[in-house]
Amino acid sequence: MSIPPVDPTPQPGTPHPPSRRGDPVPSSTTTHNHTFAPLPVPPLPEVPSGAWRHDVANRDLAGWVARIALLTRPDEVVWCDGSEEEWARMTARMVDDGTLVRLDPTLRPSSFLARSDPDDVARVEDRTFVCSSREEDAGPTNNWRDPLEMHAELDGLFAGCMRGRTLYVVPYSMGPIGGPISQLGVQITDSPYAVVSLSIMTRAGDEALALIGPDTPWVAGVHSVGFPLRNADGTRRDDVAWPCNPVKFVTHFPDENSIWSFGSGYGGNALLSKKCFALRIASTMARDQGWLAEHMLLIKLTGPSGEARHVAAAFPSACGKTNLAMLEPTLPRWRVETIGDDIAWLRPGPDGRLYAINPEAGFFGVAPGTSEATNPVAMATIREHTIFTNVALTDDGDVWWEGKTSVAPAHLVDWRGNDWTPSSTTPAAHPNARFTVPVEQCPTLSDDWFASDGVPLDAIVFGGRRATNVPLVSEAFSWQHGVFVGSTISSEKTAAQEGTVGELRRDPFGMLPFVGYNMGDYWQHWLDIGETLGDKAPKIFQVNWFRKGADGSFLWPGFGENSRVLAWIARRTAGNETTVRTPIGFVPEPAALGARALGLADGALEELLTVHEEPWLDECAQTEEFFGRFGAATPQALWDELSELTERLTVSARRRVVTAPPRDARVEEVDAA
Ligand code: GTP
Ligand code: SPV
Ligand code: MN
Repeated sequence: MSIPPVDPTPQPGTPHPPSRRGDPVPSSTTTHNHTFAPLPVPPLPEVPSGAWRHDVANRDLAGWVARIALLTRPDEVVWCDGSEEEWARMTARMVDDGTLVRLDPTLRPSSFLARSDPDDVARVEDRTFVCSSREEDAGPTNNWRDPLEMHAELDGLFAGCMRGRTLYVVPYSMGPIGGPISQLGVQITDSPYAVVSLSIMTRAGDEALALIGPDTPWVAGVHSVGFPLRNADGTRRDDVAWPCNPVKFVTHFPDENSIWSFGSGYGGNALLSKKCFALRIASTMARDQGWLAEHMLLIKLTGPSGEARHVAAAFPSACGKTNLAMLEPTLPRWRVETIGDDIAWLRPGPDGRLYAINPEAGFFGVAPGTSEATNPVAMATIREHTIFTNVALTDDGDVWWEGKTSVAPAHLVDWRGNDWTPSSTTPAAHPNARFTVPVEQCPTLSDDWFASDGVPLDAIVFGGRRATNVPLVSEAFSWQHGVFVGSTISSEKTAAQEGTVGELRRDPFGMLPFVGYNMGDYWQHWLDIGETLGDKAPKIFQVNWFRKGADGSFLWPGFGENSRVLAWIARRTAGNETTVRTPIGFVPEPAALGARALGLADGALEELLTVHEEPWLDECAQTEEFFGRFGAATPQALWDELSELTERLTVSARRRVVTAPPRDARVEEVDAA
């Protein structure tokens, strides 16, 4: 790597950089017949120590770090190298200052618990902004702010916001180091918790920095918890275990590939590599460059024949991606290997097929509900070297959450740090409590995770959390129909975002909070990718593990039993299985899932696979309203799909009425019996 010569830089204690040629500074300037008095030259502020690194090849990067340090005024600047030693040093410091609790080294080696501020527990969608230069590029599903106005407001918030703290610079790669689909980013943060989390979630440190050459593009992220320890006048305040600010902003500047986040230390608000970069900014890069950045898990699925299939699946937050990515099939001789659990980047490859990578290096997974029964692979993954956030602490220094064991321990310290017993009326762990763990600890990790070119996709699956209507599984009639299915996904809200849990909302492609541009243009982009792929496009499916019976309980056991659905999907990608054609797509013959052995409630399997026309026609009416919100941006192809679906449902409903025996005939049958 060639390192360009570096300009003389202001160093602490040398406020006036020497003039390069050593020219004397003129004491006054005369033009025409006016004489001006010399302007007072304000002393340049000191750049905090460590800000400038002479070995950084990319001048924009070097200058940016110095500029942010001048704005935020930290006591020092530390460039993170991603080493083991750095992890040990930083976690030890956080244990000392109360940010982390070290878990019992035998029960949970090299693992820690963090408890967040009770007001900083999830992504803040109403404080998330897309600041494209044109408002219509953000579209109706994003909050938009004018980029210049937003920058002005952020400059005010960030001015001096790191006083008394350390500014960390974390260079990282999304995707294998140097891979053709990979991208580079640098996050500035004043949160050591964010630093150690990023060291798990990304390939962070020197190797990534070395790749950022003079002309290499990289995505800039500026993050502050917004809790300075010193004021401009020098007055101090003590730090707290989870510093944050009631004022929060998660802002994206797609025209400059930058992210600014203020006020939160939690998850997707603070780990800017994840939703901010790998989804919102990456989706705009993907739109411009002909690829896709998606909220998808990625698995390799192998059946008894030994033939492998690659499946990507998009579900909204907390709807089962991590669980499906780590699934242990109950079906004999089927195997699921994990590649990713949350984000996938998809690109048409040289052979015309669609290739996918997981750009992340860690899992930031939902803890509640994770157990040896539901997800033994996750339980093995988090056995050590894991950061837990907002779970409960057991008396012997281990972790617990709702669903981890069927019987709760007699005493716990809950996620707020209070004593808890099974008679307590509040949950011991926050419903959005999470574990942060390297993917390489996953026992079912596929070798394909390391494949920098990605894996060719055979199937794309969309899902959501739906108590009614949506069958266990269905297959789209075509790519275009599949894009329609993705665009109409709706799901009951979970604890992953602020708001009311259980409320049904549209969440197209599981990407409602994550598409960094106009959702209507995003749908068109999906249609365009389909054109590019032609007959090499993966098949598209929809699944729903969450359909409920009249008594409110789940009709389908889910988890490992979902392998029955995956097996059907795999067989369908080979095209060798008979199906039932319904108005919304192909569904399996009930016998095809081999589910008789499950002892489901009477009629449950039939109900799971049934399409009820009336409520579906209601959904069509709602979809019409939904598509209308995007105006001219809604592709005509999706309007066509909607009218064709409506037509199929109407015909099917009419046929059902006609084929049902007349009322009195049925009475006669009964009488005759
Ligand atoms: P994010 O990380 O927020 O994007 O979520 P995710 O999609 O990875 O969700 P995750 O797999 O963590 O699942 C969230 C919740 O759904 C957990 O409480 C699980 O126990 C539950 N869940 C997952 N799979 C199933 C299933 O097949 N059936 C049922 N009933 N619940 C499930
Ligand atoms: C999600 O909410 O979809 C997550 C967690 O995966 S976070 O990283 O906080 O966005
Ligand atoms: Mn997610």
